[in-house]
Amino acid sequence: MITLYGFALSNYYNKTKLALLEKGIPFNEEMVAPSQDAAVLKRSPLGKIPFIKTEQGYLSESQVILEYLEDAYPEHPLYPADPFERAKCREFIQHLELNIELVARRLYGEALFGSPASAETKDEVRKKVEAGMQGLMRLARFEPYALGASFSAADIVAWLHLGLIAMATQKVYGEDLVAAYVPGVADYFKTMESRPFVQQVAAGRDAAIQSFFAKK
Ligand SMILES: N[C@@H](CCC(=O)N[C@@H](CS)C(=O)NCC(=O)O)C(=O)O
Repeated sequence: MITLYGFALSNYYNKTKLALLEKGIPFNEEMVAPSQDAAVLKRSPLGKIPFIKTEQGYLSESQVILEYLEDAYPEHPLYPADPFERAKCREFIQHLELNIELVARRLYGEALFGSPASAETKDEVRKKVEAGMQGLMRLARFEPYALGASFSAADIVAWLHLGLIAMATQKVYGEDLVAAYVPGVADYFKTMESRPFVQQVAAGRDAAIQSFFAKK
């Protein structure tokens, strides 16, 4: 049985959890915070979460985990069958993670934890996020799912990352840069949130947020 390590505050943890649920793969969850402890570094090279334990060993990096799950458990596929369409799905995910989420991440300290970003950082991030969102709209369909009629891995990533980026940009700039570039995003979130496993992951995330901020 697979064990998923991390915590539900993390969009990358929730991505992996939603993939496991949608694919119908049995798993346990074990709460671990990102850490530089030797025990964690042995399992995840920079001490980041999420990581999983399989019968063959540990695996980190959410996208690598998702691809492993798809290879090892072909039932309930998260990618289209056609090789080109599969590649388009990966292109969407890589663009969103590399060119938007990783950039917007520099706002999370201010948006979530009250540690202000400099004006220079905010300016630079805003320009890159805006260019990234324009690029995303050259790839996305949202009809009703990110890449068309069918749910795919692109939706797992889009729902989680776009929700977080919307919140962070609203807090830092007073403007939701996701809604600004994705006109139908509210309907898209509604479509996603009608899925039972999405609701389960959202409930886990909301409980984690509540307990984290209750302790502060
Ligand atoms: N590329 C990684 C990103 C994972 C990541 O950034 N995790 C965050 C939590 S959302 C973390 O562990 N941060 C701690 C750190 O960067 O040291 C993945 O896809 O799994």
